[in-house]
Amino acid sequence: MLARNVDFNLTRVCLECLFASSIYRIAVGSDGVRISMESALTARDRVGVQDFVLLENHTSEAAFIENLRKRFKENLIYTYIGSVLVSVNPYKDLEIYTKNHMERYRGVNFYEVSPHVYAVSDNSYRSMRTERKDQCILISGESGAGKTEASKKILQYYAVTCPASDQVETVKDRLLQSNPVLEAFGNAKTLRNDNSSRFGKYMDIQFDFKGAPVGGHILNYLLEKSRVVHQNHGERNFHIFYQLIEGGEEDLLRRLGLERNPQQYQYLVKGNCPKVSSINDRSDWKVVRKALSVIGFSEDEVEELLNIIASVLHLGNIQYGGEDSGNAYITTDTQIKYLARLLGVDGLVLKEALTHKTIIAKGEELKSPLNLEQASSARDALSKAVYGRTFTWLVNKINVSLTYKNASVIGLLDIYGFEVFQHNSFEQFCINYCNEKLQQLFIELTLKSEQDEYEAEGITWEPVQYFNNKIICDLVEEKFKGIISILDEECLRPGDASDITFLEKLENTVGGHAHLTTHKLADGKTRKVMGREEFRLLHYAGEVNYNVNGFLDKNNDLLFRNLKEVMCMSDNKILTQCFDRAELKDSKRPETAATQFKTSLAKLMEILMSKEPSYVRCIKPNDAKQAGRFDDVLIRHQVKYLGLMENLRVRRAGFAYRRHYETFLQRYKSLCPETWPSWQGKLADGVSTLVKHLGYKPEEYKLGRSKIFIRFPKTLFATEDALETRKHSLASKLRLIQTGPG
Ligand code: AOV
Ligand code: MG
Repeated sequence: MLARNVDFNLTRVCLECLFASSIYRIAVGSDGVRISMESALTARDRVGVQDFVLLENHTSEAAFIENLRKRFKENLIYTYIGSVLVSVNPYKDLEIYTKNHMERYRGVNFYEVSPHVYAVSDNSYRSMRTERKDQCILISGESGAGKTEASKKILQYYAVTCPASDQVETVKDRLLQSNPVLEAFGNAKTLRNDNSSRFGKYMDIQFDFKGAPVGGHILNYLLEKSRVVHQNHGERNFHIFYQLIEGGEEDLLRRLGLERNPQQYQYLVKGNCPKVSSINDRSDWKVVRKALSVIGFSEDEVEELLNIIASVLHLGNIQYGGEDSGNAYITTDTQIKYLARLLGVDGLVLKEALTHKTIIAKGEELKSPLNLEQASSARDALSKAVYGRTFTWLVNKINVSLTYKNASVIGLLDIYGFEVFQHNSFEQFCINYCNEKLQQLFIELTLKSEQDEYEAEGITWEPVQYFNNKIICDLVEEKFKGIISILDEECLRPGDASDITFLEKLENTVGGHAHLTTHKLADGKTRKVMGREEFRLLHYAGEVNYNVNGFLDKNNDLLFRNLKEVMCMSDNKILTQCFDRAELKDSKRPETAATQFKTSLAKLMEILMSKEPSYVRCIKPNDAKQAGRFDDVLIRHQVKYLGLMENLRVRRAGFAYRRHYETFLQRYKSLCPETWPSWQGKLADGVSTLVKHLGYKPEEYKLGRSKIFIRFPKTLFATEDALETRKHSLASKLRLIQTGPG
């Protein structure tokens, strides 16, 4: 029997496909009527269940994990929860991303083939085309879980399967080639991931009325600029520096004044990790160079871009002499010479700007010398500003080349995942806050869309209990008493404001919050496990201790005026676009980094809310980045905080299947003499008559305004079986007629 043949490994959506009759292949041949399901599912594909909704013991976390494990061991890394795709990073290349695979998923209903990120891609694409609604695919999971890889697979899928033309080919190429470029400048090796995204990325892919990709647009979020000047042990700076040094041609390096040895550069030695076994900087360099030309960078632009990258390395090698309390002076004149040439600035003016600061007070410009520490941090601030602004310029440049059009879009969100290190700073605070927001969106949309439908249909249901992380989002972003507000207040306060006064203010303002702890307890006792300079946030994904050192500086993100002036005078065309003279005239204090980030995230949430979302929830199987290792504890933790069990419960506690009356009646009317061959009355009455005839118990279903809601899969499977039996007997009768009796 058909339903048995597919071994009940079909889920709600699959059954929706069955309803649409689209996967029945009914053939009438000399051997009678053949009803078959053309499916690419093999026995191996069906290890465990493909959709957690079908788990026998769906409330058991152990059963959930076991299903993941069984499938993972068979290299089946994808499993659904309804329409949400759960993906476990295999840490090895699987042969599941070939062109053949793409073809298998193209235009095919969601569950006809085994779960795959291509199925999600195709489903979003078809929804965009048929329902004319903009889509977005939200990829989440902790650092190293596979988000960036998933987003690349999705983009490749569209590039290969969507209709093409010459103009479209250029757009496809540029969309694809934007990845290696942005990864070179925005990704780095961290302890969690050898290719960790250090910026957030939201990319719109635009499609014309024929469904061909015709453009794109990228929004980037808060690059981790501090990495330019400092890396923790075992980590690296952004890939591009190593690519240039390892892969750059001899005469290019000569011209840039660089040596082929990363150890020579102060900005590349902090993490003591110049080489990474999984990365080939030299071949990556070639890929990036080619990608830059595909995107449409002219040779001059590439040269100016590389001048900037080399300048950052030279800046890092600038050393100062002088006493701690005295005025600093530069001891490395060679670097200044290179910098003057590469940046197209006057060496003496640059030298002066790197050792003095100017501020405007009461309309007058005041210049004062810097001491050793101040000069070093001014130099680092310049490096960070130059690199950060160049990155934004790069994104804008890619956007121009992608020619944004007003068309149907599918948005792809790939951000930096939740991360916890031994030492967590302002950057982790922002990254983890971003993940809180995304989790909040997931909670709101997955639960809200269910609830909306029940409400619209007049169905009552028991809401599922889940942890709502809104309380943490509020703690971070609330006006006046949120952590960002408190931090901003300290940043703006003249006088003795410091990282420590910020911490004290946190203690005084939100010290009693259930999700925040500091070193000091209310009774004055100290907590052993926390440093004096730390505060701890209990995030949805776990506890993180943040060290407040550097919070104020990083949030202020200030660059002395004279350094800005020097950059404005640069001959480098990229830099003149990055440092606008208008900025010098503007006496208003720029918004702090955290507030800018908060605002951009709020806008992002609006963008995402306006689209129809699909989800890919990525899971990291082990911390060793090893293939085949399934670490129970680590995975259980992720299943918990991603809210996957709640997600499953919502799918199950609500009604597993729902269908418009008309569709339901059309499909099953033959099972009831009163509705067969057609029902003349109201559709709702027809469905009611039909299900009563089928023996549905009241607790098994509910009738809404326009749809029937069926609670358990088994009810529907039984009905499918009945339909199958009827078709079978019909087929036998037909064969009998064709071949004649005897
Ligand atoms: P992330 O984007 O989620 O981390 P990535 O997508 O960069 O994680 O994945 C980390 C590494 O895991 C990749 O470099 C691959 O080696 C491997 N990997 C991930 N997905 C697959 C896959 N489907 N097939 C094979 N290998 C895979 V972060 O950006 O750090 O949050 O910040
Ligand atoms: Mg990533």
